[in-house]
Amino acid sequence: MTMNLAKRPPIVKVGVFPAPLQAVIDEEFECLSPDEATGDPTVAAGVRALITRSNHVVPQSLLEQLPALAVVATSGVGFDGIPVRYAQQRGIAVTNTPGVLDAAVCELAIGLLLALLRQLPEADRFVRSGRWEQDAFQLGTGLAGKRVGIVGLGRLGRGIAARLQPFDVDIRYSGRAKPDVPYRHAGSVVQLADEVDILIVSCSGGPATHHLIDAEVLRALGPRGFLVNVSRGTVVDEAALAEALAAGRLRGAALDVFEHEPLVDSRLAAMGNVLLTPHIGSATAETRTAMLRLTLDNLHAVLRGEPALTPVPY
Ligand code: 8YV
Repeated sequence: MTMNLAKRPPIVKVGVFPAPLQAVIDEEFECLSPDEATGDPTVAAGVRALITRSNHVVPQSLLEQLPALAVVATSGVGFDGIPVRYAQQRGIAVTNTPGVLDAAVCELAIGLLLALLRQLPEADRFVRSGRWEQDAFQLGTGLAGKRVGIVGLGRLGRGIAARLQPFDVDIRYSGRAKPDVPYRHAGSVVQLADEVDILIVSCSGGPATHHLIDAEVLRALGPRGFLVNVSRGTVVDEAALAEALAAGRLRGAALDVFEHEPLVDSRLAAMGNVLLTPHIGSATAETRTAMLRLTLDNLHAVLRGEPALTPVPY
């Protein structure tokens, strides 16, 4: 889409997009920083839209300085960094990008799990270091026959479960959503952790799930257990996780998200049975392109006075 640069609507941009994606935004909108948008009341009065990414926080104080704001659109499925309640009170539409990133995030969850069980990063380092010339690599463990618990069977949880089925595993889950699925529902996360060998966290972030995976859940998962987190770092008590791993009360963990990104508990970074990736769940070129397209289409729709395409579920 090529638009007349003079007619590009001004929008506030919170967060940084990779250059190729920023170029797409710049074709259609004039991006302002929060300071540029709020420094001059005349400019602020003309800003009706805000764009961000789901791993950024949009402060309510910024929205309060934008009296004409009509829409906040995030590139990502999570909206835990957006003051949605306040936006709703103001009549500001909030949109996210569900669906277009499901395959990428679910594929990463499966990849992290297999890499964790078979210790692939350690195996790679073992060969590169030349240690194979003197020694044999340690045994991992398989996925077939394992009991896998999914915390939160929303879109992502269901997508992960569907991709796990061919691996001959016993799938169970916990969470408020109880869709019509062929998996057993556990009454609580602790009960689920107690029943399974592997716990995969795919629930939404936010106050309702803060530290949902705590020391009690990790104790229930036990010393032969594995944890995979592709949801939000805030869902896991990272200090309790590091302590459980250091004490041998958990066998291993694969984490794509962290409580204080981009900072990571140094104890986790030092452990060989921990796999760490930098929040890359949706980080494929095709997925991020599709996410941004949907984000921009949401902005255009609301600015045209039409309903948002994918409003967040208040
Ligand atoms: C990234 C995510 O934050 O969609 C989400 O909620 O956490 C990830 O997809 C997002 O892709 C950042 O643009």
